[in-house]
This record gives sequence, structure tokens and C-alpha cells, in this order.
Amino acid sequence: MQFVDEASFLVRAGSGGDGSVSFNREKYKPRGGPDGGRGGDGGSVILRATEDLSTLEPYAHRRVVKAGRGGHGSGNNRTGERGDDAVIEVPVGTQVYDESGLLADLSEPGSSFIAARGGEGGRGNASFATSTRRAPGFREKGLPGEEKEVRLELKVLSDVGLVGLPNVGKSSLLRTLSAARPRVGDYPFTTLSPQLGVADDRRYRRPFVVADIPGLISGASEGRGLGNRFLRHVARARLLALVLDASEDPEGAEVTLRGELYAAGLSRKPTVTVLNKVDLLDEELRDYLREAFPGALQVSAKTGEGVEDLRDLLEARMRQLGDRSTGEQAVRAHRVFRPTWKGVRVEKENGGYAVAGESVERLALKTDWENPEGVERFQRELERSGVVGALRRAGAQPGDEIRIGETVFDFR
Ligand SMILES: Nc1nc2c(ncn2[C@@H]2O[C@H](COP(=O)(O)OP(=O)(O)OP(=O)(O)O)[C@@H](O)[C@H]2O)c(=O)[nH]1
Ligand SMILES: [Mg+2]
Repeated sequence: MQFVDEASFLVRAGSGGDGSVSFNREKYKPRGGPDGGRGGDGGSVILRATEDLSTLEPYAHRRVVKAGRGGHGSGNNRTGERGDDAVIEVPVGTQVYDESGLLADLSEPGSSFIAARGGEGGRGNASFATSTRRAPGFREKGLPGEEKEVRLELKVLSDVGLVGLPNVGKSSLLRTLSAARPRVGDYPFTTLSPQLGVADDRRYRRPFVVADIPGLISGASEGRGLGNRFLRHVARARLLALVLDASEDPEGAEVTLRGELYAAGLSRKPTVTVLNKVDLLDEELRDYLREAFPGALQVSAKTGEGVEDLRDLLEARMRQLGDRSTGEQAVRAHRVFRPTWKGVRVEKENGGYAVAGESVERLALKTDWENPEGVERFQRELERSGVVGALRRAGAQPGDEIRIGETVFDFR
């Protein structure tokens, strides 16, 4: 599978089923009671994190994900069937955005997020029977499901991120640190997508995950080369290992790397410096580098020299840094999508009036405009909830155009 770390598509939840208008017609009963059932709720679009996937590739070409609509209610108080949910599996580490920002961070296996909530089913005429209105001839319509464009971003979840210029031996180090087998090549840009390996030497109580990303070049944070796209994959690593080729201007390379990390907003990450390919150096050069890079580890992925020390050092630093959860940004797990302020707002608009408010907008959507009794109920509810009063106070006259959400009608 190809490594895809971004995808966008439309999520469309199912609409709720309409309520039913029905009267029971039993034998020997001259006038049956209302028995129209409720419409079923629409299905939701749900994103769920799984460890079985490591890329967003299945969604690279998806345009829309739809959930099922709710069935209509029917006579004999039968509720319509619930619409089927559309459950979309995404890799652990997927973040969900819409145009307003981050909606969910699916960083735990099994965690899930309702990306678009199904519409509520409408009530049938049976629910409107009262002692004074024994035979209501109207019902509610189901509400439309939510619909929105979402963008998924995958961030590989690792403990240690290997960063370095191309060809310095990052993939070779990942091979020696873990059982992972990333490609190693003699040319720059061998690694094209992040690779993960688990360092689980038996001595460690807690194995840690190492990420190898494509080599960075100067200007990576501004979009040059391949590495820039992948910097964000180490953005959540707790520790960065700066890998330098000891045989090729390690001082210059370190300056470039630190500059790129700074530009990417990662300069405050804890780091360890690793000088690789020391097998190519003589003693004199090694001594020089010990002075130039105090505290840096000298290793060779080729001969294995220093690799044990590197693994121990990474493990010790991981333990010092504590649990992964600390320092991670907390994200709202759930969000309400529609404006949720209570009450009603009336505003003048093109010679008429616009009414906004969650409950009144829902009421308008649920009204069956074909049915005179349904329209009457709408009027009654508008009066009862104070909307008519608010419109009068705002100056509305009979015949003025009133808009509630998408619904337009004349004021009476
Ligand atoms: N002599 C020597 N060669 C090494 C060492 N580590 C890696 N190499 C060689 O350096 C070349 C690049 O190694 P990679 O591990 O692919 O380097 P990389 O940093 O992953 O490169 P990109 O993925 O292109 O950024 C290969 O030819 C390796 O065999 C080492 O310690 N000593
Ligand atoms: Mg590589």
C-alpha cells in the first residue's frame, strides 16, 4: 500500500424518516385512534481508529461517504428503521479537521468520532393526540442529516524521530535499532515515506517506537525537498535524534537541521545528537569531533559500533521524559455542529425578517408544509415559543416575508 497521509471528502449523514399519519381501523370500531409511528433516525458517519491500517490510502480518492437514511414511520405505531451508520476505519494517529479547525484526534486504537450526525426521525400523528385533539391529521418530517467536508491528516505516532539530511544513514540506524527493514540506498532520498520500528530489546521494560522520515534539506520547512511534508510526523515524537554524517561536514549539517526544526516550530523538542559513519574516520578526526560535539554519540550503523549505547541512551531519555500523554494537546472529543445558543434572534433582512435559533429552525424543518394541520401546528408553536411576539416587537406586519433557515413564509 502507498503511504498517504492526507485525505478529504464529504461526510453526509442520513436524514431521519418522516413520521406517519395513520388511524387504526379495527373491525367493530367505528372511529379508530391515531396510530402513525415515528420515523427512524438517520445513520451517522463515524470515524474509528484501528491499528490494522497505517495509511489513509483507502480514502485517497473517496469524494463522499454517506450513511443510510431512516425509514418512514407507519401505521399501527410502527417506528421506521434506523438508517445504517457508515463506519470508516482510519489509522491510529489520524486527526480530523473541518474549516473551523481540529475536531478530533484519534490517537488511541478503537477511539471514534461522529463526523456527521444522522437526522432525527419525525414524530407520527399518534404523538400529537391530546384530550382535546383526538384525531391529529399531521406528522413531523424527519430532519436532514449533517453534511460537511472533512480533512484527515495522519501523524505517525512515534517516541523517537530520526531526523537528518539525506543519505546520512537514518534508515540504516533504524535497521540496527529495531527489526524494521526500511530500504537503504546509496543515493539521497531513498526513503519516501515515514517508516516505523520498535526498539524492544529484551532488557527494556518499555519498548519504544522509532520513526525514520525522508531526509531533510535546507528549506524543507518552506516546502523544499521531500522531508518537509514529513516533519509533522515527528512533531509528536517525544525525542528527536539528529543524525549527522560524521564524514561530511557534520557542523554545517547540524546548523541546517536546527534551522529547519526551528522554522517548523520544533526547536523546543528534546534532542540527542548522533554522529554516524564513524567507521570512515581516523582516530584524530574522532577526537576532534568529541570536542566539537560534546555529548554526541559516535556510532556506525555499518559496523554496529556504538549502536547498543545509542539504544540505551534513547531508552533512558524516554524514561526521563515520562508518559506520552503528558504535554499532548487536549482536544475536544465531541463537538456540537449547529449553533447551539438557546433562544431566538430576529433580524431585518431584505425588507422582511430572518429568525434564527436552534429550536425554531428544527421546528421549521420538521413541518410538513403540504399539510394544513401541520402548518397550523407550526403557527401555534411559533406563538407559544414567543417567536410571533418577537416578530411583532421587531415591527413585522401581516404579509411581511419571514425566513427561518431555508423556510420562507408570510407573516399573519
Ligand atoms: N560507511 C558507512 N556507511 C553507512 C553507514 N550508515 C549508512 N551508510 C550508508 O549510507 C548510505 C545511505 O544510508 P541510508 O540509511 O539509506 O540513509 P538515509 O539517511 O536513510 O537516507 P535517505 O532516506 O535518502 O534520507 C547507504 O549506502 C548506507 O549503506 C555507516 O555507519 N557507515
Ligand atoms: Mg532513509
